[in-house]
Amino acid sequence: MLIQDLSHKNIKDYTSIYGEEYINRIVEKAEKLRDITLTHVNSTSLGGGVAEILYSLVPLMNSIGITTRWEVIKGGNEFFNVTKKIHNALQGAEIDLSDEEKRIYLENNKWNVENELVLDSTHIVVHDPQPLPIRKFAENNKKWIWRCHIDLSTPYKPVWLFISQLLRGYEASIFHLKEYIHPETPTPIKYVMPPSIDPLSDKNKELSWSTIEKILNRYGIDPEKPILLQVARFDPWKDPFAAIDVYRLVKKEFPDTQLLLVTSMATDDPEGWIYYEKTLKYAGMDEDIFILTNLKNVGTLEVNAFQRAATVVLQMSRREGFGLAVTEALWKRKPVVARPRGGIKLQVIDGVTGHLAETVEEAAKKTIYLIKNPQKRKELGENGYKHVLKHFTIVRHIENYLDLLAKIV
Ligand code: UPG
Repeated sequence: MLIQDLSHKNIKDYTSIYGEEYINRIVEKAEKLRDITLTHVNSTSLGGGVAEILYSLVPLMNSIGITTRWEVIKGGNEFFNVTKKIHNALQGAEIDLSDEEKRIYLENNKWNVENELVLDSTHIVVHDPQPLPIRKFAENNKKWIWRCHIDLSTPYKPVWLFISQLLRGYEASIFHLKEYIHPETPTPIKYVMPPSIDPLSDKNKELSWSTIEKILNRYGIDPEKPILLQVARFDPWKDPFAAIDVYRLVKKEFPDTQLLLVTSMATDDPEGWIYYEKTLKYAGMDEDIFILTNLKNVGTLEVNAFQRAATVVLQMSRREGFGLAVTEALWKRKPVVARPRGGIKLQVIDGVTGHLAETVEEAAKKTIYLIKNPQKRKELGENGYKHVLKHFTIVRHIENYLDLLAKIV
């Protein structure tokens, strides 16, 4: 399915943030690659970090003259149950795939190539394991790139071997961190490229305090009381239970603390519903825990407002490819308390942009310290903003893509 409802974006609009010289450099690099056309393929346009990136990346690539499209594969519950198993196994869970599950996975991708996807570009970027096998069933006269978004530091070997075989025929693979590159990765090019946020998107643009207040009022959140926030899909790896545990310890010291758990139900994540129910049960009858989802009309603007209203942002993930929810919080000058996992370690620099905490108790201690110290929050927040500006914004991401494409040409 071709995603068409993309907003118009122009790289020149980013001049005020990055300066004319840098933007011109990007435009010049793109001019040399005008013969390239690109199609991104992933498995959902709703919810999650990959869709978040493509909504900005695709229109911005078009604005620099590289014709870029975005296609989403289709699949039923049966297919997405298998792909979620693959996702979990690649992040380290010991889950085996049966022959029948492998068949469902491959057949659905074959069906998409034959019936659904238009793959007429010179280069195809395939995101994550869900659509990885399309290469096997499509024409070969293209350059194929696989972009992995998950934490591949300790994959379950049998599933990784199955996936790595499907990578044969791909020209390049892209990982967020060097430590995710495995010796069995068969692509000639292995590229490290962290993801990014778009400073001008509705998710990240500046909001007036009156807009933020209006949104908080709508959900019954008190801006005068401490607000802890975790933005994450409901998924065992994101560990919303740990965020609740941290909040409960903080509440002993600051009884009026509120916790916002913001989540959206991605269409390619059937496990989300199960975990949603579990989290509701775990939260119990506590009226200071707010479970805020797209089912309650929480959209990008609302997420932006919650992030801007937060006193401290938590990210208690047990595995995290990168963690754009962290990037977004740092961009909004919020200190982040997080477990030192995957890409979080590139973002939360202990004592500089936030605090790393292995256990719930440590995380609660750091959070209490930050609630007590507004000056420290301000200092860490300012550092976090500068850190994101330097390393993790969309224009830098585009430049990385251009450099990679130049290698592949
Ligand atoms: N989000 C919403 N609404 C919600 C909840 C989340 O808009 O109610 C957004 C959130 O603001 C963020 C995105 O969804 O933009 C979530 O991204 P991320 O925190 O990165 O997590 P994943 O969805 O799990 O994304 C995968 C990887 C992650 C990596 C990302 C991009 O798990 O580690 O950063 O892909 O490569």
